[in-house]
Amino acid sequence: MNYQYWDPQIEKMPRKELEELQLKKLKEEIRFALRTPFYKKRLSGIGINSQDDIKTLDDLNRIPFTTKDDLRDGFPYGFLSIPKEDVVRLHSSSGTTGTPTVIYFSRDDLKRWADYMARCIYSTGCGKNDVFQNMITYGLFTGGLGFHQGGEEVGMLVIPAGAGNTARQFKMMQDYGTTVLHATPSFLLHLETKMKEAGVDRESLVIKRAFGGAEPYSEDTRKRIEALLKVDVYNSYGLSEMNGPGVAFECQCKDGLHIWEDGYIAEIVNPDTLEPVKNGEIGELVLTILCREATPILRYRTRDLTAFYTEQCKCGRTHRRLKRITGRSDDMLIINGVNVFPSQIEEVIMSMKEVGNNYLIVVEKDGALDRMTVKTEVSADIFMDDARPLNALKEKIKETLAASISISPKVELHESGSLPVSEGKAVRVKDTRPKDV
Ligand code: DLL
Repeated sequence: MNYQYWDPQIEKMPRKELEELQLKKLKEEIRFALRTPFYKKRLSGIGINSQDDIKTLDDLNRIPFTTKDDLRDGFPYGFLSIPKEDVVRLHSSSGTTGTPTVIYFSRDDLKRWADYMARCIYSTGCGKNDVFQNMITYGLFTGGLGFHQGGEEVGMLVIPAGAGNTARQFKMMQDYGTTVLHATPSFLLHLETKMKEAGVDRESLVIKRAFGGAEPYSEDTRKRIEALLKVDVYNSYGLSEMNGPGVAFECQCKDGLHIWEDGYIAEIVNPDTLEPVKNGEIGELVLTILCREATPILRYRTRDLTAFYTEQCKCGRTHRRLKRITGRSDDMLIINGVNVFPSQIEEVIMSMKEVGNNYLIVVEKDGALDRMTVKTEVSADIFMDDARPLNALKEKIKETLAASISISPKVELHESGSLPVSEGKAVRVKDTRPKDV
């Protein structure tokens, strides 16, 4: 195969040189970190007061892990390392409940992010002649703008289509001759059903490739999308704390996701002991960003479970590959690409006095998409045989949840004391989606 490299010198760099480059960039990142209130305190506490206190990559192990809670505690500016006037953009987690996590970018940070994204996109065989329909949410979520800039960097014609509205999506694919799609895998699967419903003939489309990410999916799901849509599907991994998409991506071999090690230091640890796992074993991915000056983040616990491949990829890239993410070491749910913590739901429903003491969140598959149902008991003084106040309560819960977690679940009300109570730890989530990763 004729492999494409966006930056062959970096992508095929011998490991030793790559590690030297990592050390150089790590020192630079430490310099920025020491300018943030959070890390200044944390690093000086362990005797790191200057970038020169980092001599080898192993010195990273002295630094404690950073967690989502740390980022929340540092809200809004505890992790900012450059003057505010040099910041040109922010992205943040979408939920309106709880404290958001926010990431700031300088102009150079955005350029670097676009370059990593271009590297990802180009490594799948795309180029200037492609028409790229970016069917994912724009806004605070990083998927839209991240891919948008990367697509432009490659020189593709980028259509900022955004998510949803399948009828309009098909029309654009036909009108502009779209060759590449980007969406969550669940939306890609859903597209085929919609295509049939809308009577759109696959022959009228010229799509060749699709990028799918932002949520877990299995190899079988990839194959299914490929067969139904007749496209090549590439897995794309990232998280907002590490810029967003562009952290790891599949190349033309479609066998694991190359993590760009000149931009990120990746470790995999046992989530219980926090000790490194043996090479090739599954554990939690921990990332240190090396390509952002405005918001340095060191040893971030992603909570994503994965493993390194132990051999080098056939494409010749020296950057290691990650296995598909197989799950998380916390309770975060991903519903059609949107991240939701059960605690956010609890916060909303338990703030309503009409709601009783027990609730259950059920997540299941409805065709290709995920469906969430929030079952809650009503308080004991509400009559279950008067439909009007019950319907009003249902609507209120639904609307408040939609405003808070950005998805609109189905709501079911149950009589007080009727939902199952477990003897041990309360079971708040029943996720029946197939775990076939
Ligand atoms: O989902 C960034 C992104 C956008 C990645 C578009 C790929 C494409 P967050 O909203 O912060 O950022 O969610 C990050 O989503 O920690 C994983 O748990 C999950 N995730 C992202 N990509 C994948 C993937 C974006 N390919 C969280 N496979 C991460 C499995 C994924 N899980």
